[in-house]
Amino acid sequence: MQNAIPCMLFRGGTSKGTYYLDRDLPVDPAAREQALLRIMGSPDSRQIDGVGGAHPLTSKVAIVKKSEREGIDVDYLFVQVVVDEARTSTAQNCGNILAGVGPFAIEAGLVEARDGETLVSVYMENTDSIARQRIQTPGKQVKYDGDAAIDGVPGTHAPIMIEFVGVAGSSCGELFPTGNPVDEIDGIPVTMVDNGMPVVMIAAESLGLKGDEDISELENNQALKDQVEIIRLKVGPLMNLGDVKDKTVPKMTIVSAPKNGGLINTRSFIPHRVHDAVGVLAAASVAVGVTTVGAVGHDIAVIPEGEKKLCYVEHPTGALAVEVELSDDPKELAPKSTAIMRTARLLMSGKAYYIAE
Ligand code: NQM
Repeated sequence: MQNAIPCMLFRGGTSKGTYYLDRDLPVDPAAREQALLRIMGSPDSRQIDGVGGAHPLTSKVAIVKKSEREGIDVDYLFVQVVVDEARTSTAQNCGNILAGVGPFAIEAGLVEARDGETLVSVYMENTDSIARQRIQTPGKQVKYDGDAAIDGVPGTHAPIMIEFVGVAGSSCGELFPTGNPVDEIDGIPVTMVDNGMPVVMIAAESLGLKGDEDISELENNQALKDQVEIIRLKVGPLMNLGDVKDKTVPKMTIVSAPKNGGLINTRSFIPHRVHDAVGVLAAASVAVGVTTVGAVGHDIAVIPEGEKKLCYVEHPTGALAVEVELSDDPKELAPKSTAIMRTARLLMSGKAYYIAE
């Protein structure tokens, strides 16, 4: 006997995941986790018996409900389904899966679309912070086709503008959780920064790298992966994240001089596989991190002039643009606002089936 749960599959930015209404999932936490794992096909490195794509970027979940918060339309909980372990985690947020939340909320009837454009304000439960999305809805229908391109996704789609509110320090308590723009771990200078995603920036040269290595080269370098993981486990408590052994944060980001006219070049361990691009909120953390005097990467970054900076964070498949508006108060390091553009697409809508224990 199979269980069936209403579900939509969306590409959100450069990630893909299953989207559920909170009320459609089992209430019991163990039964809920089992449903999310089984539908995705975890634990299995190929996720062959589920809809997951055998990579952390395609093994993601959004759980959405109507919000009871003043001025907020929906609450969004992000869940990472671990591919090859029977484990899920809510210890991180995801700005890519977030891109599909507004369209999902409209498709699922939680938010009424306006004719033209619909603003959806989202409370992000994982990080107790807010995102405001601008969705194109001509004729009160979500428009998915359009002219906007994001690196890492073929073709063009309708743009979704997303502005983040209150993301600085949302997981670690402070933008720079140690109070310093740079610290040393095992003799290696690192910057621990959280502008929406806990990120550790390490200069490529400190690890004996150039910074433009391709993904498979980094993933096949076991000595490098071991070194990065040792640093990650040490910085977890310093970033107020506790023991991070079983967590998907912080993201370990190797920075090097920009190659294509951007702010900085990156390669991100998320934290064990290497990202095909870079996370949205991770890019927001990197952008604010490297604009800070003294931080790792500040001396090699090409920082745009002005208080409102359009920063292109380069990654293996292109660049992710983050607009950062700095504070008027030079002593205040947290930015006034952070915004990005994404696209998302509804891929499938129906019921997801799984066999419960
Ligand atoms: O940083 C992957 C993604 C992400 C996270 C990851 C993200 C973000 O690209 O906001 O989007 O770092 O696990 O989906």
